[in-house]
Amino acid sequence: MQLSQAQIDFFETFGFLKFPQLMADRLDWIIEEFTRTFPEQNRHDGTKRTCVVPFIDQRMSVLIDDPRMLAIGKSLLGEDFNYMGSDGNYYTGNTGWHRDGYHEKYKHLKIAFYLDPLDADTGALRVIPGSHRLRDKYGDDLTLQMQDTNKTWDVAGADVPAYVLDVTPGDILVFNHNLFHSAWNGSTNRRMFTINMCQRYAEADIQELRDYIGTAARFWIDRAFSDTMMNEASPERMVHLEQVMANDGHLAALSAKARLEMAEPSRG
Ligand SMILES: O=C(O)CCC(=O)C(=O)O
Repeated sequence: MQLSQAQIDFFETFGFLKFPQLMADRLDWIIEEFTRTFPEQNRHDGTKRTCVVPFIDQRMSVLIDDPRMLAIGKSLLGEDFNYMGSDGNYYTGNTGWHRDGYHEKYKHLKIAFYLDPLDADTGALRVIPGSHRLRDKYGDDLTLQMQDTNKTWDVAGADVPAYVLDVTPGDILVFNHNLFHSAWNGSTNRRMFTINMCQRYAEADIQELRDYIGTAARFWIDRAFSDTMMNEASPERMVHLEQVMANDGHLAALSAKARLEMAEPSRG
């Protein structure tokens, strides 16, 4: 599989892409492994989001080798893109408007697998097309405007004009981390997991990558990737792991500190 130039241009312009039924042939396996990855003692009770990090690393590492995931990463980020971890979630209710990052130089993206059919009335992801473009006035102005949409425009979060990404399980959504996104009207049991990727960082900017990797300390993890993900890596997979593996040496100490300061690992 290869992305067309039109798909790449769409992603650059609007900040997202939808691939209907791209992973339909793997759906039964994905749902089974998704369910089994959540530990017994961490069953979702619907009161708040349950989140496991890293996620595909535990039972679905091979997803990172799937030609469809590789095509998305290589087409949008370059042949040597970095795998940047994953999270698995049972969401409860609304997720307010936010960006996942504010990356001015390096492109970061998220691949989202929603495992329930969703539309605008049941918690489908909504995005503000073009809001990932930090260096143009539209994206730049939104940074402040979106802090409180009621105050800015007298408009509630759920009523902000947005593109709704309806999903049928098996569909794949991809979005730039800088893109404003949210979800409204969802149940207390929305299943979803992600794969994150970014462009390879130049050596001159490696501290920025290290700082970003350090933010995973809130999940109380000592390495960015699981042993399985690293030990079973083929040479091809290793291309997408090695820059992060070489730069996560500070994570264990930061996680030790987080364990002292937090009552439980972060839920997102
Ligand atoms: O589906 C949701 O509730 C929000 C997903 C999201 O914000 C994310 O994955 O960054």
